[in-house]
Amino acid sequence: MSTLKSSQETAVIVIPTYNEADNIGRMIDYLNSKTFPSLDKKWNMKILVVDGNSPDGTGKVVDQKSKKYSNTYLFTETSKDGIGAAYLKGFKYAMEKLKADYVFEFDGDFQHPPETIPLMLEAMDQGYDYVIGSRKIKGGSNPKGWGFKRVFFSEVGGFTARFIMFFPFKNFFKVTDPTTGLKVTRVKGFVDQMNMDYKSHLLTKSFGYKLQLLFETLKMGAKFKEVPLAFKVRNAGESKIEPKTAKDIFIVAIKLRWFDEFTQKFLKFGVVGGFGFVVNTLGAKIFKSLLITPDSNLSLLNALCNAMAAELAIISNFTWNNVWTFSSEKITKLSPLISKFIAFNLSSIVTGILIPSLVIGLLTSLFGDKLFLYQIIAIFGLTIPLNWVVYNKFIWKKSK
Ligand SMILES: Nc1nc2c(ncn2[C@@H]2O[C@H](COP(=O)(O)OP(=O)(O)O)[C@@H](O)[C@H]2O)c(=O)[nH]1
Ligand SMILES: [Mg+2]
Repeated sequence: MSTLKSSQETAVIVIPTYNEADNIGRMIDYLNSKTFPSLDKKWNMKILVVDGNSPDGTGKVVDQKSKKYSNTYLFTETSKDGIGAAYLKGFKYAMEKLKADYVFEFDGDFQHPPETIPLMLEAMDQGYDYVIGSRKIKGGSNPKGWGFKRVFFSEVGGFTARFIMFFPFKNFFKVTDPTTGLKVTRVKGFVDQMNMDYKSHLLTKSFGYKLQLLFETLKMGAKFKEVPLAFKVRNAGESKIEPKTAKDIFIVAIKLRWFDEFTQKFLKFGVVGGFGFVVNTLGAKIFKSLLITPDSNLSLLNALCNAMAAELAIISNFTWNNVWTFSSEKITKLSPLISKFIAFNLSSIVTGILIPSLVIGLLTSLFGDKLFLYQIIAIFGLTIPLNWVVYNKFIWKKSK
């Protein structure tokens, strides 16, 4: 971003391990002897291994390496708590003890080529906040040794997660590899804003943490980029992926989307709108049954009943949206309540009557008389999205 940075910046490569004794020593040597020396001197590189108290002696290997390399640290968990927990413990340690400006998520089994690290740092230097390795973009790939089944699950699973979490918004198109495990995140403004209490915060103990950290970091507005990741086969040892992982990731994706503030608001907005529709139709019937006399002018009566019921629906929509859908932006003072209610009425006329009626007229002249179809198109294609935008951007605009 700027070329004026004089001081060094610290990047910590966080590597969770469970029974990686055959890999981790070589990985630490490789990073320290090949990867780090190739980097610009401005980067202060550190390695933090978070070991789940592996029975195979992984901790001992790292402990010895940490005596050889002063930038290499071991954090031993009291127990194997899952990879997501290991990362959050590692991030906390990296921020508090190692003064990290950037934290990497990195595997210790040589599946993530260390050669990708310099590319990722370069992107961070250009001002990105969050850079992830993608197997799905040009230059990225799955391991040569993967069979059809593994590739199929990776492709379909990744696309499904993408769809569930982000469709139809921009991150659906931008995030090509949501289940990747290779990432770097800026600490200031992002990792330091994350909830590190893994016990209460993480939706799963296993690999679904990837989706959760991705979702939350993007939600914070991180400037995001993918770099190609040529994912390799494991060097030694065994994968800790369990058969239930795919299902677990699927459930995490659904939970992230469902409990997201935006989704919750949109669902409530939909319920309130549906209720408004009921108030409008039922209300008109009730008014009519109350007002009708043997010598009523029926056309006048119908028009009047519909107008009264429509206003009742508008009042209902405004009230429920105010106290429920947009409860965190609730309008309580009298004078804004009045002005916003007037604005709400006007916008309801524009988005619910004027614009749809014009478009329905236009569609009829272009494609012939299909009123019901055009009404459906107008409600779902115009009134609902327009109302959503007006409510969010104007009536219940988030303060700050
Ligand atoms: N500390 C810790 N590390 C773990 C745990 N589960 C997996 N890991 C490590 O996380 C990294 C990625 O896991 P891996 O089994 O290679 O997953 P795969 O690459 O998707 O097959 C490896 O370095 C594992 O040793 C865990 O529960 N605790
Ligand atoms: Mg691996």
